[in-house]
Amino acid sequence: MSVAALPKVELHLHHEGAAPPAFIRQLAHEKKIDLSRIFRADSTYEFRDFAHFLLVYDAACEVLQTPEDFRRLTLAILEESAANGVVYTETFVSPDFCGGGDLKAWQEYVHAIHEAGDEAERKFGITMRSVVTCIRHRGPDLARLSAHCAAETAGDRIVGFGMGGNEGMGKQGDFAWSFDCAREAGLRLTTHAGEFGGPDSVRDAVRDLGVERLGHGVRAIEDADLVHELADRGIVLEVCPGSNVVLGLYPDIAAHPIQRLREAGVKVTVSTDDPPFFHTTMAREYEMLNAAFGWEEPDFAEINKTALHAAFCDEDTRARVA
Ligand code: ES4
Ligand code: ZN
Repeated sequence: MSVAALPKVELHLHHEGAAPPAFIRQLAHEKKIDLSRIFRADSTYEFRDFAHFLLVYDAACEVLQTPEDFRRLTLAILEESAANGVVYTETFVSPDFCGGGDLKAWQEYVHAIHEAGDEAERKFGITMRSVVTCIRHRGPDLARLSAHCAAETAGDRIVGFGMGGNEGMGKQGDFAWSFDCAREAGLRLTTHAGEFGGPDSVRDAVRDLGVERLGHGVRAIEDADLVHELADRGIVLEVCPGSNVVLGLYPDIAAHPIQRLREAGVKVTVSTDDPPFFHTTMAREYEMLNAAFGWEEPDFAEINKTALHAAFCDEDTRARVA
């Protein structure tokens, strides 16, 4: 069996960033929003670097305006994930795109997203849980609003809190209040670290935010002591190899540190990040890892076991998916 067909657990998927380009174009057409500046003729996204990616991302999100838009979005992304063999996915949802931090509005978006999640589970056999994310470059004050929204909707669907955005802005510790608030509400924690930031950013994330998973985390490889520490503590990395290559961290998958991190005993998992932006899918990630490192079915079985164990869902859900 080709590795592309294996069942998969994905822990790092940005809800809006997973939208099929045809879906975004359709909504733009319906709402008469001109998005020609962000698309190439072949419907792929056009961006130069990470900062520009974030701008294009925000532009694409302009068409996502109502809870109904997010209901349709959720169905579209889960259909796509299921077609790639994903059986369990955690998506990052952000109050910034869902009501701007207003709690009442947020609750309506959450309701629509999870209604669609239930429908997708029935139709496509995929289970979704959500990690509420604040956006680092929008600053600690907006992050507090996101944490408050997350805390108020914490439960069996909203299972975690995290942070995305530009890792170059501010420090992880500037957001400690928000992570403390989320933890007190029973949410599990992850943050983007060690993608554009180096080993210090990873250390800060573990020490100042108390996260148990890291979005990316791959640049920990630049510090051998840190690699040991991550392995000792059992910190799980949400590794997105294709994303890292497209954004220029590594020239190709063969140069990616996922294999070395795994060999050093760090718990690694595999995700896509923002699949259409990075010209990838979960099936493609598996194929690339198979081609670069010879990973076969037992390797992916181990990766998926790690991912399911690190998933933020409750035990009943974990047992049902396994
Ligand atoms: C991200 Cl805020 C955000 N959205 C989508 N992808 C991302 N990667 C890092 N931050
Ligand atoms: Zn990400």
